Amino acid sequence: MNPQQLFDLFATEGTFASCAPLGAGLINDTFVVRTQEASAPDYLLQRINHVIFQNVDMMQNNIHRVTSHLRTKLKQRGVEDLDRKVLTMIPTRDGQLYHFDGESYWRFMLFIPDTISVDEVTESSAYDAGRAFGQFQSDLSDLAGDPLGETIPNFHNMEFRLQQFYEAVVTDPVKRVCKVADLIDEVEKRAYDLCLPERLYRERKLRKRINHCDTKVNNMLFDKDGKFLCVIDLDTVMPGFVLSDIGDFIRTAANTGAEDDENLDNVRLNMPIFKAYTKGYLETATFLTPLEKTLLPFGGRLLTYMQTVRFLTDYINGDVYYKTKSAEHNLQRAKAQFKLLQSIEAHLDEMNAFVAACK
Ligand code: ADP
Ligand code: GN1
Ligand code: MG
Repeated sequence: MNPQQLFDLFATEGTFASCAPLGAGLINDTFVVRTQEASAPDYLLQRINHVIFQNVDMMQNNIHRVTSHLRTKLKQRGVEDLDRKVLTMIPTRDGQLYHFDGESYWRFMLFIPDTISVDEVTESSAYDAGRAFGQFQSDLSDLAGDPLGETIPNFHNMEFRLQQFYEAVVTDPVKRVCKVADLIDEVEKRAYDLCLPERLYRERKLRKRINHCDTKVNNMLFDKDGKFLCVIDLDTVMPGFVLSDIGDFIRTAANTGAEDDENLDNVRLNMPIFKAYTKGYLETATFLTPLEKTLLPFGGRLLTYMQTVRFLTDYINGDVYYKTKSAEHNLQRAKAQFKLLQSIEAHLDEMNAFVAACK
C-alpha cells in the first residue's frame, strides 16, 4: 500500500501532503507523514519488522495498555501538553491498532513536532532522563490485568543470547569465525559472570518488573532546549530486570564515542553522564530493592556485554538481524561495544562507590 492509501485508512485528520523516511532505528522503517493544513497534526508511520516482532497483535496491545496507563498517571499529576509527553496511537478508521496489507504491518502515531532525537546528551538532560525512566518504571508498576506479553521472547536473557552466540560460532554459516577468534575468547571469558541476574532470578532474589528494554538515547525525545520530553519506541516494553533500562542508557548515552565508532580511541565510559543519569534515576525509582540498587552499575556492564554478543552473533550469522551499512558494520559495532565494556569494567569500583553514596 502507498502512504496516501494508508493515511486514508487510519483515523487521521487533514489532507495527506508528503511522506519521508525518518530516524536511525535499526529495526523498523519509520516515516514522517505531513498534512497540508496547519491545523492538522503530522503523523509517524511505521512498517513494523514482523520477522523480529512476530506477534504484532500482542505488541500493539501492549503499547496500547502502556500508553493509556501512562497518560492516566500524567493526568493525575497535572502534567500539561500530554501529547508531547506520551506516544499517541492512531487506530484505523474501523478501530484496529495496526493494518496488515497482506505483506507488511503498518501503524500510525502522532508525530511530536519540534523535538530533537540525539545521540549525545548533556549532564542536565541525562539527569532528566534518569528521573523520567525511574518514573516510567514506577508508573507502570501498578499496571492492572495480565502481565505484558514478551514481544521478543527471552529478549534480554543473557543465557539465551549466549546460546544463540554459541550456535552461530559452531555453525559458522558465512565463514567469519576465523576473523573474530580474539573477540570470541573475550566473550567466553565473561560468560559465567554476566549470567548472574538469571541465576539470581532462579534463586528468587531478583524480580522482574516492567521495563522499556530499549533505552538507547535515540528512543527518547528532547525539546529544542534539550529538556527531556517523552519516551518512544515502546515495542519492547515487557517484564525484565531493572538492570536493562539503566544498562542500555549507560551503553548508549554514557559513551564518549558512537555505538559503531570506527575509531576505538573515541570510545570510553563518560562518568559524568553515568552519575547524572543514576542520580536522577535513584530519585524517582524509589521501589528498588537493596540488591537491585547495588547491581545498577553491573547493569551497564551487562547491557554493553549483551550488545557486544548480539552484534558479534549477527556478524557471524552474515548480518541477518540488524540493518547494516557495510559488510563489516556489525563487526565494527561489536568492537566498539567491547571497547566500551572494557572501560566500564575499569570504572566499576568507582561506579559502585557512587551508587552506594547516593541516598
Ligand atoms: P526503531 O524501532 O526502528 O528504532 P523508533 O520508534 O525508535 O523506530 O523511531 C525511529 C526514530 O523516529 C526515533 O529515533 C525518533 O527520532 C523518531 N520518532 C519516533 N517516534 C516519534 C514521534 N512520535 N514523534 C517524533 N519523532 C519520532
Ligand atoms: C535495536 O530498534 P532500535 O534501533 O531502537 C534493538 C535493541 C538494540 C539496538 C542496538 C528490537 O534498537 O535491542 O539494543 O538496536 N532492538 C531490537 O542499537 O532488537
Ligand atoms: Mg528506536
